[in-house]
Amino acid sequence: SSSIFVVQMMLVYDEGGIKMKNPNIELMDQDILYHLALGNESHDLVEMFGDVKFICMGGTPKRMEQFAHYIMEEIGYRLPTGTALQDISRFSYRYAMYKVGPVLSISHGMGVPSLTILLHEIIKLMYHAKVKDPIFFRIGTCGGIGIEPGSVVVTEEAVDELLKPFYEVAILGKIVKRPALLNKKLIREIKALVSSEDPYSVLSGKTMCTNDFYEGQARMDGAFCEFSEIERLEYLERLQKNGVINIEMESSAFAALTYHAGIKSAIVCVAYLDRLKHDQIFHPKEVLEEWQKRPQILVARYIKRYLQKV
Ligand code: R2B
Ligand code: URA
Repeated sequence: SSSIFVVQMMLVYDEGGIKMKNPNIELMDQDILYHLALGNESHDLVEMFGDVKFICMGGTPKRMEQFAHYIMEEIGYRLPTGTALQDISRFSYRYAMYKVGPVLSISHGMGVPSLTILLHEIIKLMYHAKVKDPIFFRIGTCGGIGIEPGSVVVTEEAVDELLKPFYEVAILGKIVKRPALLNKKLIREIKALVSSEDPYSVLSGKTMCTNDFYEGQARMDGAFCEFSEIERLEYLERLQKNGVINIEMESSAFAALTYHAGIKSAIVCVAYLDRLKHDQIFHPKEVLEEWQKRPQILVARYIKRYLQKV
């Protein structure tokens, strides 16, 4: 069995693209990426995705469609004549995926479970497509802690609800802990792209990832609330003292699974409100839509710069 293992590992590492840590994948007759409505037998994944370099993810299908149009403008990409931008995963009715040359723009839904299903399938997609060294970005929204609404946050470190820098998942009845690490160099490079002319601040710090938007983020306006306003503020101030500057619902799993796969990644979010002051997201839709573009602008700068260099 040890020689079978060696052969398996050779198969696994012989692809030249990203390392596939699961040796089972190569031994399967076909791999159906169910939630993407794609598969390695039904589709020529190398032909379809072999030129991908950047995978940009965010919560909503609409925002990711807008990002696809925006990045197309920014990098001056022209779709092949006679084709229009379309949602490649539309038949899944789960996630939306757009491809603009070397950029994939994909919605991940809300929360860790929705994100991790997508990440498993996208990491396998990159493997089947033989993509080399892809870079993953999450461009999202969040609640800020002690920061001006509309500010952009580049995550330095993702922590869980207990402030631990791990993503914990139960596998075969046991908790498996994976470090929620992001690429330090990529973070530095992104921060270096901030311009003094940007009419908003771009900050960095720890991001707390929760599994609930209401009680899990110390909100008093959910269907339930069993703590006081004093306890709420004490908690949020404790987060602040520990270096947390924003709260959202995917960062720890995003950091941990990309790190585990050996993929460089970064998280850039815009803060919709200051949680020290409010629970409800009260700014008008038009304002929020304008703010949503801010993380996209920063990530687009990175992609543009990268493509100019190669
Ligand atoms: C930010 O916004 C969503 C909740 O409103 C969630 O997906 C997140 O991380
Ligand atoms: N997303 C979150 O998870 N929390 C907020 O407060 C805002 C957006």
